Formats: sequence, C-alpha cells, structure tokens
Amino acid sequence: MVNKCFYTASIWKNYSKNAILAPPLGMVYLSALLRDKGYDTNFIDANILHLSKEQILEKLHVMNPDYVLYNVITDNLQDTLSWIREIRKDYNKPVIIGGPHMEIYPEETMTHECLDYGVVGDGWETLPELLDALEHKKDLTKVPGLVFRKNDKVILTEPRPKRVSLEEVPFPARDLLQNEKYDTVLSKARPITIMITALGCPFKCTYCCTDTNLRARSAEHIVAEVEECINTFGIKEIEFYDETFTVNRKKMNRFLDLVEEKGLKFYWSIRTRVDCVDRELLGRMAKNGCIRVNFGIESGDEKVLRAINRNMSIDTIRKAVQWSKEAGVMTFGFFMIGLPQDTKESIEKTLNLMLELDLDFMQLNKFTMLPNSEIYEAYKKETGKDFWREYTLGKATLDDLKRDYLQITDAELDEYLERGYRQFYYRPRYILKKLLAVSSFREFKRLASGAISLLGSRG
Ligand code: B12
Ligand code: SF4
Repeated sequence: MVNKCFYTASIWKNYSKNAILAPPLGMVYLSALLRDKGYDTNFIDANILHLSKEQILEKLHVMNPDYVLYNVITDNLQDTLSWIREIRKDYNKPVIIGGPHMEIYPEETMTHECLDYGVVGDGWETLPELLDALEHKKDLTKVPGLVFRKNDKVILTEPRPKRVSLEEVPFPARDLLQNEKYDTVLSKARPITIMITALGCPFKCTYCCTDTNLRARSAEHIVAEVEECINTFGIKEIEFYDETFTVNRKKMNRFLDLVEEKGLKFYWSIRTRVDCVDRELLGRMAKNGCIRVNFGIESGDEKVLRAINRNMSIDTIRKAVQWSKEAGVMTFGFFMIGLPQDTKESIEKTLNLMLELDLDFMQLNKFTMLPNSEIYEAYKKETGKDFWREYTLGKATLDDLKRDYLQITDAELDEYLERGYRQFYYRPRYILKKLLAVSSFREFKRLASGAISLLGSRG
C-alpha cells in the first residue's frame, strides 16, 4: 500500500490501487541467503496475489513454518502490525521482523507483543545467527544487531556493522515469485523485475535517510544478474531502483560495454540525479535499452534546493532533461512541495518548472519528514516532538502528522497537489503527444489506467 501522507486522499486512493507492483526485493534476497545456508525457506507475496487473511492462513498451515518473517518500513508499520496480530490468532508461531524501520526505533517497535525478534539494520549476518542461536538455544544477547523481549524487558544488543556487500550474497530468489504478475503502469514489456546495484548513496540531502556509505556492486556482478533475469526468468524489463545509478561514470561505461559485448536485449530504467548524467552517457544508455530515466528534481527554487543540500542549478536540471529527450529516453521527474523552506512563491516555481520541462511523467509528493533524516533530527531538537516515535509506540497515527513548521496549511498543499497533477497530465498537447506515441491497444489501456490512477475524483 502506498501511504496517504505523501498524497491527497483522492490521489492516494487511486494510486494505491494502481501502484507499482514491484517484487519485495529485500525479502527474496533474504530467502535466497537462508536457502543457501540450508534452511527450508518459502515466501508469500500476499500483496501481489491479493490474498485475504484467510488465504494467507491457509497457506501458512500448509507450509507450517517454525518462524514467520515480515519486512517493515516506517509507513506501513501500523498496517503490518495489525496483519501480524490477526494472523497470530490462528497461526501462532514466533515472528521475526526486519527492514528500514527497525534501524530507527528498534526498542519502541519491540514493545508490540505480537513481535518476538527484530533484526536491526542489515539482515545478512544477523538473521542466520539468530536462527542458529534459537535452534541451539544460544545466548541471544551475544548476537549483534538484535532486539527482543525477555521477561517483559526489551533487550537491544550491540550494533551490527554494515559491511556485507550485495556481491557476497546470492541473487534474489526470483524462483519464489510469480514474476509475470509484477508490473508498473509505465513498463514497456512484461515480465518486469526490479534490481538494486548499490546500497546507500554518497550524497547527503537533508530530507533523506538513505545510508551515506555506498556499497556498490561491480558492473560484472550486475550484468550476471541481468543475464539470470533474462535467461532463467524470461524478464523483459528491469527497473534499477538504487537511488543514483549513474554516480560512478567508469562503472557505467563498463556496464554498457558488457551489455553491448554480450548483446543483451532488455528494456531498463534507472533513478539518478540530474548532476550525474551527461549527453554522451544518456545517448549510450538509450542505444543499449534504457527507456526511462527517473530524476529526483524536487524543487523549482534554487534557494530551496540549496537549503536541502541539493546544490544543483535549475539550468543543470534543464540540461539533463533536454539531453535525455535528445537521446530518446523518457523522462520522469519527482517533485516535492511543503518542504520546511517552501513558501507559496517557491511552490509556484516548482509547479512552473514541472510544466516547463515537459517531462513524460511526473510524481508530485507532499513532503513528509522521514525519521533519521537531517531535517527531522533538527525538528526534533527544536520542538522536542518525536512524532515517529509516538507512531511506533502506537500512540499516534499518520493522521496526527502535522506540518507545523510551514506557513501553508495542509488543505492548501492538497490544492497545489491536485492542481499540479491536473495541469501536468491534462495538457491537451501532452495528451495528444502520448496518444500519438501509443503503439498498441495494451499500451493505450495502461496509459489510460495510469492517468486515472493519478487523476481520480476527490475522495
Ligand atoms: C525498491 C524500493 C521501493 C519500491 C519497491 C519496494 C519493494 N516492494 O521492495 C517501491 C517503488 C514500490 C517503493 C515504494 C516506497 N518506498 Co521504497 N525503497 C526501495 C529501495 C530503493 C530498495 C529496497 C530494497 O530492496 N533494498 C535492498 C534490500 C536488500 O535492503 P532492505 O530492504 O533494506 O533489507 C535489508 C534489511 O533492511 C533487512 N531486512 C529487510 N527486511 C527484513 C525482514 C526480516 C524478517 C529481516 C530479518 C531482515 C530484513 O535485511 C536486508 C538485508 O540486509 C529502498 C532504499 C534502499 N536502498 O534500500 C527504498 C525505501 C525502502 N523506500 C522508502 C519509502 C519511504 C518508500 C515509499 C513510502 C515512498 C513513497 N513516497 O511512496 C513507498 C512505500 C511503499 C510501501 N508502502 O511499501 C524508504 C523507507 C524509509 C523507512 N524509514 O522505512 C527507503 C528506505 C528509501 C529511503 N531511504 O527513504 N520503494
Ligand atoms: S535524496 Fe537521493 S541523492 Fe539525496 S541523499 Fe537521498 S538518495 Fe542520495
């Protein structure tokens, strides 16, 4: 489910129905790792299979696992907990939880009695060590990166260093997935998959909570996974989901050399920053199957960009988009409104830039402070408020999240958001361009459903 605090109620309602249906990579990575270590592992993507609670329980009773594992991100914590509580009523085996949220509020999360063990941070070493300790009744306090309850006390062990790279673990267990079910409204060919070529990002934008320690894979290792996707799973399109795919130019050249040498035919898309591309690179990417570049543009106001530590000029943004168009690569821009430095004027600049760039697609979010980001830490210090802690403890819901640092109301932000989407996607020139570019009825249907998902009526 996509979270409503980032969108208006109507956009959220429609978007969450039509959201990107991406395989849960972290979980299939861990499944592959455990299988490699001799554990009998299975994985259910209840979301993609649209399973009801009863259907999940049915599957659990057939599989009969000793432990049930869940991934949690901050946004879906409350939903995940309520599912776990429901499932435990009928399948009461120990629950292990992990994911980005556990790194931020491990002890608070573990106060929920439906959880037994939490893996804090990287799971690569902690999860197998936890299972081994449970199997052999070893002392859990000796396992770094763990949180658990003992005699009603929450115990957090020493931190686990982040040292394992994605080259040291097996490729994700895509054989456990129904790959043909994954899709995005923008995909050109199915089946699709997603891939991560690096963990972390070397930049330090103040609103972001990504690990600043980049653990990147070599071009050879990435291409080996691409080959497995194509040859073993019949994948036709890959979305590279790491935040700054093109950050290392030398590696990009090697990656493209290998794709060329091996004659790999697949569509792909990436996410990156406008200051990490150039004309030549984009041209080569397009020749080798890249169909879309997703740029984090964020704001149309240089003052705001500087304040959030994104030191890039509007001109750099314009150039990156222009070069992509020249190369024949589709452009997707991410924008945010409601940053602490935003004013009505800066938001207007953002909406104007969005239109001026004439991107192929855009996503406009209401800025939401993420725990562990520089902005949130400063807000906490200044106000003494820690909303996400209260939320983790179950004492607040997402509806209690207030943007009290802004002179603009939430209702006004919603209006900007609705206007932004309407102005962008309802431009007659835009609609005509998109319709002319459609090559099949399937593509038309997808385009229409994508538009509807973004533009549904107020809910
Ligand atoms: C791919 C991706 C997506 C994809 C697909 C998600 C999916 N189905 O996997 C899409 C585009 C759908 C997506 C959407 C969103 N995402 Co996202 N996404 C990512 C991204 C880039 C990669 C995730 C990944 O596969 N990582 C690789 C694996 C190996 O790492 P991992 O998942 O962290 O798992 C490791 C540990 O956490 C741990 N672990 C994880 N799960 C478990 C479970 C158990 C049982 C155990 C023991 C251990 C464990 O072990 C793993 C190995 O070390 C991350 C950033 C990143 N680089 O990780 C953001 C990230 C997870 N997303 C994030 C956010 C905020 C969102 C959105 C809310 C954005 C939005 N505005 O809508 C939505 C929410 C969607 C939802 N409700 O699920 C945040 C979450 C922050 C947080 N505090 O929780 C992240 C961390 C990015 C960031 N830094 O801001 N996302
Ligand atoms: S916002 Fe993007 S570029 Fe900035 S630190 Fe986060 S991942 Fe890196």
